[in-house]
Amino acid sequence: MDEIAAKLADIRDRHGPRSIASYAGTMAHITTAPTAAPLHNALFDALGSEMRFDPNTIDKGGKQVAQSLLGYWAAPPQGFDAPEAVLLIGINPMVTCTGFPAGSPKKWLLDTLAGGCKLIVVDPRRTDVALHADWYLQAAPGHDIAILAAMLRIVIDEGLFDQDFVARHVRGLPELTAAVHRFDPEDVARRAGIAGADLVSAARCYAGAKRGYTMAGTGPNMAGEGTLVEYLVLVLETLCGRWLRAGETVSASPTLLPSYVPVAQAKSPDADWALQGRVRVRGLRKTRAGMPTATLPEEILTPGEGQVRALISWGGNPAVAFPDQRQTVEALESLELFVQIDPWYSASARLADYVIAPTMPLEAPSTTVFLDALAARGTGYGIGQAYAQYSPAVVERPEGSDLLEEWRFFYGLMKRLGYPVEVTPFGCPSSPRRPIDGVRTTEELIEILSQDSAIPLSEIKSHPDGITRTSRLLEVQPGDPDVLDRLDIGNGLMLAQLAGHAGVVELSQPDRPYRLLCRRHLHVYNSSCNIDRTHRGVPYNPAYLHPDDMTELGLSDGTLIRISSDLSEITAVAMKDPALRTGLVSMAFGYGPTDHDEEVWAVGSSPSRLVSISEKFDRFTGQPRMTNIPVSIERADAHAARDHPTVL
Ligand SMILES: Nc1nc2c(c(=O)[nH]1)N[C@H]1C(S)=C(S)[C@@H](COP(=O)(O)OP(=O)(O)OC[C@H]3O[C@@H](n4cnc5c(=O)[nH]c(N)nc54)[C@H](O)[C@@H]3O)O[C@H]1N2
Ligand SMILES: Nc1nc2c(c(=O)[nH]1)N[C@H]1C(S)=C(S)[C@@H](COP(=O)(O)OP(=O)(O)OC[C@H]3O[C@@H](n4cnc5c(=O)[nH]c(N)nc54)[C@H](O)[C@@H]3O)O[C@H]1N2
Ligand SMILES: [Mo]
Repeated sequence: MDEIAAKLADIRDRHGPRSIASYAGTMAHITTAPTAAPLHNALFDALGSEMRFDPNTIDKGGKQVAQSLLGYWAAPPQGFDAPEAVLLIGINPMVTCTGFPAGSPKKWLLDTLAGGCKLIVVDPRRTDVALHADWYLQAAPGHDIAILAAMLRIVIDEGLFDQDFVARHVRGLPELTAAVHRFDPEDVARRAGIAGADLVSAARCYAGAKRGYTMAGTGPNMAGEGTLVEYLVLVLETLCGRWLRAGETVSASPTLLPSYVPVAQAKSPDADWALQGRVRVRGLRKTRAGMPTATLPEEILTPGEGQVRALISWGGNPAVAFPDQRQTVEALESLELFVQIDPWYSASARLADYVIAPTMPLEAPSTTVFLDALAARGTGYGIGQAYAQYSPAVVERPEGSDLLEEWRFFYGLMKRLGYPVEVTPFGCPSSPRRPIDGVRTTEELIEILSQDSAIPLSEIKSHPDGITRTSRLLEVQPGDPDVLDRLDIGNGLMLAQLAGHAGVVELSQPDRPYRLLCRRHLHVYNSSCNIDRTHRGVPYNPAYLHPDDMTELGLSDGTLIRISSDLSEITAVAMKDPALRTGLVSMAFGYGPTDHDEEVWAVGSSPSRLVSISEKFDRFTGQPRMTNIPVSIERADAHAARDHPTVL
């Protein structure tokens, strides 16, 4: 910490505060949010650097931008509370625990379906969740915008929307009606390779249900126009009146976050999607989704005032997770100071100047405040209940280890840099700062940061197994009839983008006849947990192909193939998957990287190497196309095939 603080001070003085950036990856949010996030924010506030990145803008960043283009409803959506219809687009909750209440997604689904709920799934791969669908639309990738627009047209043409809600709280219906007119359902369905009758009846079923929700996952969000996808989802939700009304209860009321008053009232959009904070490349900027993370390597590599020279990365693995892997690795290697906080010697740790070994989650006390924050994020997140738990450390740290809880690292840097240590609690950016100088234990820190929780921490602590509040839940209050704000379903920016949307994926490129899709595995979490105990002899990520494509390419399970995009190429292990449409190759990320074919069996392959940051990207979040990427496939070496241990 002495050395790192001295280097940070030097870089700050020579290049300015903006030259110091941070990246808070997936595990920074999941494991240490309640304690480390406030300290990290305090350090970067004190430094005066806005250059704080996280994975949201390479995930589903369109959600927050779309919310701000539509406007806000001052109460939550119906979400997980007793849906009669669920529409899932490119998301697989049975494996990923997003889109259904986190916990026991399968049990929740079976219970919900038994109660009469209808399930509609749009995915080019017949996923675990698609097996339970009433309508499974196996659309080709990249058609989600056209499919959503066609559904909107059906809902409007057939008058299936919530007329009263729309009349009182919504504007822009005429503009929307005109914009979706060209998306003829039969035409859209034919191009996407699905039956027109299915699309029409699925739309009728969804809009006909009194309650329900739509969740778009990484699939549609990674296709290059995530903001527009998410805007159309919100428009569908708004037309169907999926927002809680006066007198309804908020089932996922806050527990560890402060309470608030939900009101049945619209707040018109006010162009707040764009925030202070700019990157220097491709005209992109900070939005409500955060800094455009796909630009961080360019920020590091582009000379000029404010060039990023130092990076503190925690709970993330940029070397495998960022698009354009070669450029990312080049950027990380060029930094003056690269600090990686990671319990594993990850691909990023290998490139770092300093690797800090943090405690693992069970080795430190924590709370479930992150679940609360997820619920507040929007439909499809969280556990759908008012739940809270405090857990003490339950595992001893290894004897003689020099593990450091993340918050202590940020605290240590602040002390050494001479900054007063004042923090705002996780999830409460406008809450007053609290001095924590002299705080000794993590328990004390959690006490200070939980002072405004809706349920007092002492009460939560008295339920060691966790507390689920079922009474005294928040009730939605009536709106003020004099407020004339409206949700905007005819946003000019969005409808202009829709007008320019081809309605089809780009004409197939003869030299790149396959499309690379994103997917996830049950037994790993991105690049985390790929260890013997979980992967059970399959440490690599197969490249799944339809059996007909395997035959045509002359492949069998375990053949090594070369997958090439316009940017780069990787070697991967081919495996059949009859659940796919033909013409597709489906691969999880978070594996590799390797430049040596023979290592693929041991570490897997990195699809991030094939993703271009600039060829196609969301103009708001900067998120590049990370699925539906045109690729070509050939046998890597006819002799390289060998017996492989198991099929995943
Ligand atoms: N090609 C392609 N790229 C993608 C995606 C894709 O589908 N395809 N998905 C995108 C998405 S959705 C996301 S969210 C990002 C993810 O991007 P990242 O968050 O950057 O990647 P992860 O692999 O989740 O990184 C987790 C890191 O945390 C470490 N870790 C594990 N446990 C702990 C812990 O307890 N404490 C700390 N401090 N660290 C821990 C792991 O060793 C690992 O290095 O990647 C994106 N990139
Ligand atoms: N077990 C496990 N759980 C996880 C993770 C993990 O690695 N393992 N990762 C976590 C993270 S960081 C995230 S962001 C979430 C992600 O959670 P999900 O979004 O559920 O992720 P996937 O399972 O990859 O599902 C994406 C689906 O989109 C489909 N798809 C691809 N392209 C398209 C397209 O153009 N259109 C449509 N309609 N579908 C398409 C793919 O076939 C795939 O089934 O999961 C989280 N949970
Ligand atoms: Mo993610």
